[in-house]
Amino acid sequence: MVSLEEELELSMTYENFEDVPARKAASRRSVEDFNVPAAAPGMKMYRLVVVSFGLLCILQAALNISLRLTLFSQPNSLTEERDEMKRIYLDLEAGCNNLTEERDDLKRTLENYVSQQNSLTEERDEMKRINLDLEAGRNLLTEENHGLKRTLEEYAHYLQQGWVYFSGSFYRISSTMKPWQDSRRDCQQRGADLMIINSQEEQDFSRQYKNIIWIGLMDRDTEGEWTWVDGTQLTTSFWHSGEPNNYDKRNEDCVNINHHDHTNSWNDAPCENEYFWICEKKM
Ligand code: MMA
Ligand code: CA
Repeated sequence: MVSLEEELELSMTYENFEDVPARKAASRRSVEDFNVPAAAPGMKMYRLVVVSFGLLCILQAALNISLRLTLFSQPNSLTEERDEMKRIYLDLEAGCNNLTEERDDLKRTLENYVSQQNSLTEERDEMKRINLDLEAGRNLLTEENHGLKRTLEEYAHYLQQGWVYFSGSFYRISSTMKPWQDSRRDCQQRGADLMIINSQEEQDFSRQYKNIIWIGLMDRDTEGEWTWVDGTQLTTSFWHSGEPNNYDKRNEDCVNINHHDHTNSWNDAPCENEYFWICEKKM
């Protein structure tokens, strides 16, 4: 219950907050408009308390609802969020595992490539070496080929000039007679030299020509030291019996084939004498 003093005080406080003349006018108007008798100050106070209480109740209810919503919905949303996070985490984990596997695969592939490349590099180097060897071989063959070509051309040349081939050499008998030195010069001008006899077979071959013919043997530099035109000393000789003899104290420093009907056919004779001659071109 509100005491009279309190009611008065409240009313006065209330009136202090409002425009008193305006409120009085409004109060008068509502009385005139609705024809309701003006409420007593106590009644007014009562209404104010009831309205305030009502408002407080509504506020309480709203607070309750919002609290309830917050308290009951929050754990749900947190769980959902946690589950969502869990899913995301699991997805990420799976993705991460996939990436790890992929990385390992790539690592293996890369290692394979590297080892493959290494073996290819080795193979390439081996091929390079083989190639160099083959190139050297080809160069040798090319040189050999050129040499054979030159030889073949030489063979063709000497055959065309009427030379006779025997056991690795071409031979040519002159059609004129000259001293030993001029005979030798003629052979040299044909790319050859006077015949050198190294074997029984060659000796036999030389005897088929029935004229007296100069061969490439002499002792002009040192008497009695018989030397072939290639500078080698005489080892196997085919002197006719009694030769060499510097016949009649003549200076017989050059050698010819004189006795064709004998295996030993050689004779020493003066170099200025003119005879046919035989050239030899070693092939
Ligand atoms: C010739 C001459 C000489 C040779 C004798 C051999 C007469 O001279 O060829 O060199 O030694 O014959 O009888
Ligand atoms: Ca003689």
